[in-house]
Amino acid sequence: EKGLFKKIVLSLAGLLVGLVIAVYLSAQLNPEAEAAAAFGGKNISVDGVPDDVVQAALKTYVPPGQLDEYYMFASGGHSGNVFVYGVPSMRRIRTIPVFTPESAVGYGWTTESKEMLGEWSWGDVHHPALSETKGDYDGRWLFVNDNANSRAARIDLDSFRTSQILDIPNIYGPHSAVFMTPNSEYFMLGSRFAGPIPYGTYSPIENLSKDYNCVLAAVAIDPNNGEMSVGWEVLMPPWSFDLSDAGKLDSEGWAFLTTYNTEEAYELLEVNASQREMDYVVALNWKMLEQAANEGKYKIVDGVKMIDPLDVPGSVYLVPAMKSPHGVDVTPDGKYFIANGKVAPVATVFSFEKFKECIDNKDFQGEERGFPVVNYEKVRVAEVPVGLGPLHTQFDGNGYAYTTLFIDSTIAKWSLDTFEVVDVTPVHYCPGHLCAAEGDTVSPDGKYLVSLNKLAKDKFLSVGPSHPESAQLIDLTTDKMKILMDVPTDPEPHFAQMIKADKITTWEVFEKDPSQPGAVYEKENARIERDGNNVTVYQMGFRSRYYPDHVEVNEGDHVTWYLTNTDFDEDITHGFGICLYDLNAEAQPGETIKFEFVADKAGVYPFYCTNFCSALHQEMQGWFIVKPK
Ligand code: CUK
Ligand code: CUA
Repeated sequence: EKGLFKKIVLSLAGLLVGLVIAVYLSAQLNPEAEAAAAFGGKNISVDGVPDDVVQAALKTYVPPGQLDEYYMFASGGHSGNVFVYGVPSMRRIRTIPVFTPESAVGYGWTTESKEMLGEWSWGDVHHPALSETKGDYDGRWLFVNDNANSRAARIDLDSFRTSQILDIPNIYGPHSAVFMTPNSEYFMLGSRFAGPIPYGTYSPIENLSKDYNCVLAAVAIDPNNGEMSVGWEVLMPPWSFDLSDAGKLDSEGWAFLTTYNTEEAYELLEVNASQREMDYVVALNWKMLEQAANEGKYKIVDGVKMIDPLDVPGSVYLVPAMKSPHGVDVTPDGKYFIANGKVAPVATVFSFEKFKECIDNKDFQGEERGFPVVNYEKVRVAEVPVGLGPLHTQFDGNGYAYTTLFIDSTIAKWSLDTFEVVDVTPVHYCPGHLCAAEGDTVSPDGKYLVSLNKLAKDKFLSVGPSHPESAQLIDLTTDKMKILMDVPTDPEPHFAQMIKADKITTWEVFEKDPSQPGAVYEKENARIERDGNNVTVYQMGFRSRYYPDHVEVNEGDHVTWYLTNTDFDEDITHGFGICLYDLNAEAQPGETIKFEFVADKAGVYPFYCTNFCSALHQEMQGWFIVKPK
């Protein structure tokens, strides 16, 4: 009897497990129908929890053992970092330090990263731009701008590390840097602040119109290794470039930049830079300018080829756009460019074809500073009444555009066919940019949209007077946009880009490379060498010790220290911190790192592995001994 009872219990348990698995699998196989999948077609619901909440949970929950579908790279604003999220779970997977030291990974302590950071200790990342092939993200590199200290950086997506930082001359606040040309020929950046060039030039503010300039910098990208160099620059009026986007398909070869302060005000900008009804979208033929650079039509300013576009007729046109526009975005087919009014309640849609017609027919309504102003009425095809405070627009793959409304705290969905608003969703609160899955490419995925909100207010547990920013994941698979979840973010994502996860292939370990300076792969080769006051340490580390594990030098020695992590095993990272010497670094699996310092304090200083790496991680330690003079 006991045996029979056991059998019944077991088979009942088996049935139950089977049922749960079946429900789960059917949800996986058919995410649209997950809610009604089982239990006789009834909706899965939890007592007291509304059905739409259950649905949202099912759409965002990534169970253990499964991975997110997209990476989202969000700029970290004045943190100087890039934040990496998984979508749809919205889990923050990693922070990539770019313009700011990060002790957790030794960024800013190793010789290489110290050299990259140079004299600056912060940066302001606004706009990430993924590399593209034929207008589609190719998963190789991510480029970002530094609005504060005029730099561009490249992150390699095989290691998720910053591998180059480039100083860009002649450009104050390269804010307007959203864009990448369709085959990653250039990462382009436009100045936000007018200033006399080159850096360090004096001219009183009253001379702004005469002596100050904004500049567009074309940073050339080596197609083989992503190496950046300043290709050429274009000298522009002191008009504050705001945002930009590259033409694609029909409009490939062109770039579009919004301007504010065409008033050329230098006081009380809040009022004085919004005097004119119209500012401009500057349309610029970069292929023509590239050719001019190749033909020697430039002056050298601070080591850079500076093109005066008035010497290259036909390379720059002005398209009137409503009052201090902010974002400008090119539609996936390249047929339209859209300027967001900021202080006008419309998104203005311009036709590239009409723009070309105006140029061909010389249909201009005037000129300013020598640049032809194309006929607004002809080029503009629609003013979409999206709402108050339009800032940025993204696209799905079904012919819809999505525009953030900062003042209304909403996102408007509108048709690229009828130019009518078809749906509006509130977001919380005050959205800046938004990011759709592959939303800047020639073939957006739709599916997910993330609203990057400037204010969170009551959305999270209070952390004092300043609250976190917030990101909201929105479902685009249904007719109506639906908010699925809220996550807090650190300050301050401006823009983000979302790429299909399978487009990125990361390294598992750093490959063994005996030709690499300082690399030590056998403990027999670990050593300390002295040459006068210069001491070089060739150290290796693996679970769970360092060779050598004590290093003695003399006070005042210049120490060069190499550390190779010989655990060729995914995720087995060793750290290296020296107590009371203000130093920490990290060697990832297979990697050799280098750091240098002066042993300016005598005494005994323990060093230890700062990444928990094995059960005997605490034993991974040693002593740095400095003999007094
Ligand atoms: S900007 Cu921040 S919301 Cu710097 Cu792209 Cu528009
Ligand atoms: Cu190596 Cu802990």
